[in-house]
Amino acid sequence: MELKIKNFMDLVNVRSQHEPEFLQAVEEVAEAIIPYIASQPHYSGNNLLLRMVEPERVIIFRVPWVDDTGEIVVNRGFRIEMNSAIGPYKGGLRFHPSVNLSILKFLAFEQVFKNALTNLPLGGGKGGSDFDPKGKSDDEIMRFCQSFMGELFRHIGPNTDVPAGDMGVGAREIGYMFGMYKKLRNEFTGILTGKGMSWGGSYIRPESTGYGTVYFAQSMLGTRGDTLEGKTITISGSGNVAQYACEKATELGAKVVTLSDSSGYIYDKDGIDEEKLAFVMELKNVKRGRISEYVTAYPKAQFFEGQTPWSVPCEVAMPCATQNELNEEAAKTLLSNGCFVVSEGANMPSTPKAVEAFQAKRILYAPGKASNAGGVATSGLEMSQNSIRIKWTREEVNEKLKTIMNEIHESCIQYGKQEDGYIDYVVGANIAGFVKVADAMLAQGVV
Ligand code: NDP
Ligand code: 2IT
Repeated sequence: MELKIKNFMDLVNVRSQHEPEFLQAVEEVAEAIIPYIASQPHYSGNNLLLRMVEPERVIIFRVPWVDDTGEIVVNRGFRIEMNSAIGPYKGGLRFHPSVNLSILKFLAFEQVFKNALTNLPLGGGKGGSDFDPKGKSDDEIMRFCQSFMGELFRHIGPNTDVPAGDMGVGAREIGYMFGMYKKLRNEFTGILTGKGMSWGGSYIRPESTGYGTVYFAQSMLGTRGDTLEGKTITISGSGNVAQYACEKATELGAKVVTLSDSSGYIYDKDGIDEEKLAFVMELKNVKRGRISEYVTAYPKAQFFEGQTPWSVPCEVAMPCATQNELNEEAAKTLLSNGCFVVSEGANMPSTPKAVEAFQAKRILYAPGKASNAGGVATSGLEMSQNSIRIKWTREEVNEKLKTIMNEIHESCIQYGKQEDGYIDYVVGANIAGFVKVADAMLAQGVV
């Protein structure tokens, strides 16, 4: 089996040797899926995984725009249309200077499995730009978004490809892009999710990724007759996912003691309660400030420059910032401090060695494609509401989100329960996602 996996990875390497994040994501899936395919004769011999690692289409385009000083700036735009076997391409847009083909292909590949796990008719895609929103004026953001959509509009549509937000893309950017699409097409359709509440958005979509990550942690704890109540939680990031993970965890009786950004982390041993979180939301979403400013408002908290929060003792960790932010050393520190639940809000935040360390210790570890699927699931619910021109209440959407997260958890158990009773959520999520996409691909022929 090891040889089969190695041979497969050698093949993928030929075309993608300069794409480390993509190779990392593919290898994790291959390790789970290749043994599974070998045990399922109807999947063997169809080169399904080989077809899945090749995007159906990659679009790369120039994004020229004029900054506030009148200078012309050129960024690169991408959309990876990875797999449409079970629905229109669906996945976020990331605006961050680190964005490149490798990062977007890894994200698009993960998205295919994640979207299949939601049980909604959503294919997988991802896109974005190496544009850095930090320090840009609102006008610059608007001009960039308009230029970006000036090309992207040709490739998307409510039944073709429906982007959403990701790092650096929130309500403001979705608004500017939606406006430009509408102008270019003269059409008001649900071509983006994460829209504002008065123009086609869904209740709970802003909250859904963070809430879903917490619901998933709660389900994992449930397998051991435990709950989040009274638990100490470390969270990384202070953006969309981190904020709402903090909100829901606090509401369920846990104490969140850290948040971070790319400059460092804050530790508040008394817990980041509702009032302090409101301060963070204003700071990050409106003033667009840095998390270090938290300690000015709350001097009992500490700021640790250039560090990640994983050395802080906790029972539950929720990495909600970015890929590979939690390495083997951090994993070992978390474990030695008694952490026994890791629910990933970000995509692939734990390195392969970190995952190995968690699983070796048999802790409750959920990969992002399972635990952060609440965001795209609620995007799927937004698409449904747009199609039937209706708006469900907050309570209705939240109930549906809870049901979907619970079903994902059940699917992970179905495919991931080991002989000793340990639930391998990585194996479970990968196989459960694979089965749906593979069945559709088999039915649709070699296309
Ligand atoms: P935001 O842009 O709202 O927030 C990102 C946060 O991560 C910021 O606090 C940012 O800090 C921090 N961050 C970025 N890079 C680093 C780094 N190298 N080291 C430490 N911190 C860093 O993005 P989201 O909250 O939307 O996304 C966070 C993660 O969740 C991503 O992995 C994303 O793919 C994933 N995700 C998002 C979903 C969504 O619906 N939004 C759905 C599912 C997954 P700074 O301000 O300094 O850059
Ligand atoms: O990584 C993700 O799942 C997202 N950024 C959300 C995608 C979506 O289409 O809502």
